[in-house]
Amino acid sequence: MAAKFSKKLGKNRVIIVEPADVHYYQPMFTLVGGGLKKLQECSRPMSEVLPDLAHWIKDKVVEFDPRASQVRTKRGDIINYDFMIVATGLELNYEQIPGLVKGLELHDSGVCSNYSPRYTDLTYKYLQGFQKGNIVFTFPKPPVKCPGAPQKIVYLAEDYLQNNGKRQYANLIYNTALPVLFGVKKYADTLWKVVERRNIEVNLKRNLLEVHPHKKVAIFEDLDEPGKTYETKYSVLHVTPPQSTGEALKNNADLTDGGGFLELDKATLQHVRFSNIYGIGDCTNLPTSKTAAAVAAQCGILRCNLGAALSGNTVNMAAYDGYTSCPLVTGNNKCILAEFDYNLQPLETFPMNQGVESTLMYTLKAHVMPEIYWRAMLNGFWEGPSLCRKALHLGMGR
Ligand code: UQ1
Repeated sequence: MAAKFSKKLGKNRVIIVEPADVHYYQPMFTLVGGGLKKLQECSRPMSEVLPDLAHWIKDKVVEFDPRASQVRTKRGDIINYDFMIVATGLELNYEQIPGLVKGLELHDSGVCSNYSPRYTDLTYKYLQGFQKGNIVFTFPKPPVKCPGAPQKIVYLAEDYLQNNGKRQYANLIYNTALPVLFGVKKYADTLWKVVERRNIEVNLKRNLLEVHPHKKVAIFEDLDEPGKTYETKYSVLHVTPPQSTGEALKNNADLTDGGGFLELDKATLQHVRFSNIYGIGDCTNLPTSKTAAAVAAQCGILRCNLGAALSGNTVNMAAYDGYTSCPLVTGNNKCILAEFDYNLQPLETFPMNQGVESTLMYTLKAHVMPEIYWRAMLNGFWEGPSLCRKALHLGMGR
């Protein structure tokens, strides 16, 4: 968004407040955990990806004051704005599960997590070192960014074990706090067949409570039966951590809904109480799955709506349909490309049934999307596949 608007407004008219030194392409973390990509391929120095025309303040927002149109940074600076886009994402709360951080940090504990670049390499390391026993995968209570990722690694692990002659020594167990395997029926139907065919145990509404790294035991609760817990021995435990927005946003009642998310109009992406504030991505309360593909589609809506507001025009705002996409990698070279909208209705780009495993979709996910991201999206040129979809459907359909 900074690239788009600094081209429109000119040098240093867009300010980016961003504390990190490194920018990560998080959609690739799953493939790193599965041994199909290297962690170095997922990152670039922040200085190389931010647009030259924008002014980068390398600091963190610690307080929003939307009534004064100001933010305060960690170093104590006050920054005034005419318009603001909030894009602070989600934080990973590993420390909320007792024993988890100890497990992740302990040598040879078998505890790993694709969600943080600090721990992603552990996943493949422990798969390579696996000899026998349970391999347990978790999905916490929402919110979760990329809600497909916790199960993609189950499939990649299964694939790895098959290809390395170790499958018969492993019990694969996927424990999810959700009541479903996937929220869109069409793709859930395929995924249930995949887990059945590949002998993966799925337990719904089962939430990780504690990890005992020295005993290699994880404690789960049954969300349907409060108080009932399960102790599961593991050789490898892949954890998706609980997540939330950061402190500055979570604690700001003016900006957020009850859950700590930036409260936006779900069509226009404008804040419901402050007309000069917009939002994008994982920190928002938009009722769709939190993915990079959703962010790409939201970019197009913000370009129109914030662009119009900058020219003093607020009629005929563009409306976001909730488009999101989840490339469900089911093995090396196999992927189901789920694409859907706010109503959980499939909204597929390609004129073929995307509810089946496909090599072409794997190529798109593993090799094409990273190029689109680094070259086009970060320079303001990728707003999701809606134009491709319309062209490929020759103007028919949605
Ligand atoms: C997409 O737009 C996107 O955003 C950059 C992704 O993130 C990495 C994706 O994984 C996908 C699948 C899309 C959608 C793109 C097409 C061509 C269907």
